Amino acid sequence: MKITVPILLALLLLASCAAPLAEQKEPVRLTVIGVSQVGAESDWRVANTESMRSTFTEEAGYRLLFEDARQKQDNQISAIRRFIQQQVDCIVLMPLCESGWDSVLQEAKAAGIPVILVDRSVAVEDDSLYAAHIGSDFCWEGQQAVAWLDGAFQDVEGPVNILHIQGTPGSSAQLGRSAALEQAVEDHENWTLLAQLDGDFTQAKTYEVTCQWLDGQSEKPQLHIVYCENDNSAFGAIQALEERGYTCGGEGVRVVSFDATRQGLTHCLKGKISLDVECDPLMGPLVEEVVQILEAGGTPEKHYYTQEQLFTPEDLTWKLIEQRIY
Ligand code: GZL
Ligand code: ZN
Repeated sequence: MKITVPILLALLLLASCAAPLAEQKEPVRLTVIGVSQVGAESDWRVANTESMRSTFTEEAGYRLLFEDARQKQDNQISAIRRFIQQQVDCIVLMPLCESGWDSVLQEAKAAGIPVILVDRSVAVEDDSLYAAHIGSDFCWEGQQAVAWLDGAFQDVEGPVNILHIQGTPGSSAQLGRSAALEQAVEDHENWTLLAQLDGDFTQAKTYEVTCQWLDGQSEKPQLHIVYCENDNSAFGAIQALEERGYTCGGEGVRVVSFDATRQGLTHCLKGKISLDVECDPLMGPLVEEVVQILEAGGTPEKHYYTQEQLFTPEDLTWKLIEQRIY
């Protein structure tokens, strides 16, 4: 029989299909993770999302269902309900605020789907409604900031006037960071909270409310401290202050901030932010560890806290900032 090209191709094709059964791989079952993220309100949040996306990849054996709630709790609750309908293996929730989660977490529990809380936490009666919480200790962060301020103003007898830019109302980060400052104001008779404004952790909102407040004062307020509950708020406050002739940093207004993003640390190196308290967003790998414990039928710890540090201009170099991941 004359072997022509078509016959040769047909023989090759046949041979490849007849590969031994062992070589024909079973399709790998991916672990389905439903993630409900707060939004994209800050540099910190963008880094947090990137950490999740780069951890839960198909190559690593996951199918990631990612939903951005655009800063609305209702959107998070409907996303969780969709994940339950889709019978995901695990739900990861970055809760916008602490209250209002009992019923939807009860639904996830009834469906036998574990919920891992990431970043902020929830205030629920029954902590069996979530398998684990991975995040920062926001009270600790606030206490570090006010301890630094205590040292910076310990020799000041006269008034210490403070403008407080708060984060998203009712979020763990806002509650913890605000509580520390409010306690410190109570402990220092010469410290005065001139105003507490809701900057919602965004640069735009903070710029808007700071301009409004400054322009609404009968005379230019004397400011010693502007306490901003994240870097993006600090950027907005600094812009509003400098436009009105304030000097931020050095012997001028002490701006305190949280997150220690690359841009925040750049402002700090330049002296505009006097203290930046780190808040680590890169929690993807830790979340994966908890997912793997759950997948193996184990019981994870209830709380995992990230380790964080403080930065002042003296601690920083361009090299250090360039080496940071977010
Ligand atoms: C803190 C996180 C806060 C960040 C903000 O862990 O919840 O939300 O400090 C972010 O940048 O918007
Ligand atoms: Zn003191």
